[in-house]
Amino acid sequence: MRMINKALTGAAMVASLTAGTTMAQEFNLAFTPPLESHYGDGGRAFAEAMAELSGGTITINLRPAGALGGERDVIEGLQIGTVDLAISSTGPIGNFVPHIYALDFPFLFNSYESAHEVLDGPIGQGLLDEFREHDLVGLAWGENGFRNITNSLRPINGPEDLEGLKLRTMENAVHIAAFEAAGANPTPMSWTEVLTSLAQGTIDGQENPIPVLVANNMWEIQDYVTLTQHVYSPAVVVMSEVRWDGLNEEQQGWFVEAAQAAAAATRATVAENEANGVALLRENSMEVIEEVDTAAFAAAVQPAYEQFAEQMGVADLIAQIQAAQ
Ligand code: EAX
Repeated sequence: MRMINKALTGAAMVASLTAGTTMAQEFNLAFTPPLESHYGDGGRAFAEAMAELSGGTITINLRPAGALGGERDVIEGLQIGTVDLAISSTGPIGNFVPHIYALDFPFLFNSYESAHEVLDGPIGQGLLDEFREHDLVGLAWGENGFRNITNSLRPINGPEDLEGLKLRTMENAVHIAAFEAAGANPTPMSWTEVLTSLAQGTIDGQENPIPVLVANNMWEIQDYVTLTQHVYSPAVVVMSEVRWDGLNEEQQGWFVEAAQAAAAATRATVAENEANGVALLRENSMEVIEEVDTAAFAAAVQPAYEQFAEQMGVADLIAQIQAAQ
């Protein structure tokens, strides 16, 4: 009898200690750029907002620079619950949430402003909602930026200069097809392998927004950049549905609010990098080709539209995005 009393007393003690208080919880937040980057600023904003909103009961641990793997690995980790949160480009996400492929079509978005208008409106919210069908929770639209081509073989002045270039792309079928159509030799690869592959010369070039070039001191391993701005690359703030389902409604609201703070912080840093980044690339001896025949590049990659818009079921969505700008 004494044993039962002891056990009940212990249980009563634990109950009284935790009643009315929320147990402290920790969540990891993964991204591939370094901590000092647009995604790192987003991660810090998320962590600071959450500390405030949760009264310090929820801690966000940042995992920068591919610490939890490349973006594709991280999305898989979110689906099984080994990764809790991520800030990720949409590049590989079409493999998991098919309609997201629409966002990475070349020359689809006209400007940062019109991209924000689309993503912050019904089209963007509808796409975030679709993550739930794939064990993911799309919390907010942050930003990676408009992508540009770097390489160390030759200045890329027109699409004809892409001929035979071994160009790393994200693991995105549309990007692979687009650069194949333009005459390059695309190699899909996780970001975590890119810097080493460039340094070793197994690839000639890659394509990424100015913020990624600046955050990775790209001038140390690439000689030329051409400001093609060929794809607008969103960065989604995304959560594991496994972890989301363990939260109460109030806590879920905190995660949405913190994600919106993160998204705004990525956009602010992208705007700053876009304003100052080109000068920085030049100061570090990169040759910057700014005069770009956008129409020629758009024509060169157009076959990817014909090949994939219908096949991926995103032709209507692309038309909606074009009409909304
Ligand atoms: O999300 O893989 C890429 O090129 C991405 O732009 C990068 O990881 C940032």
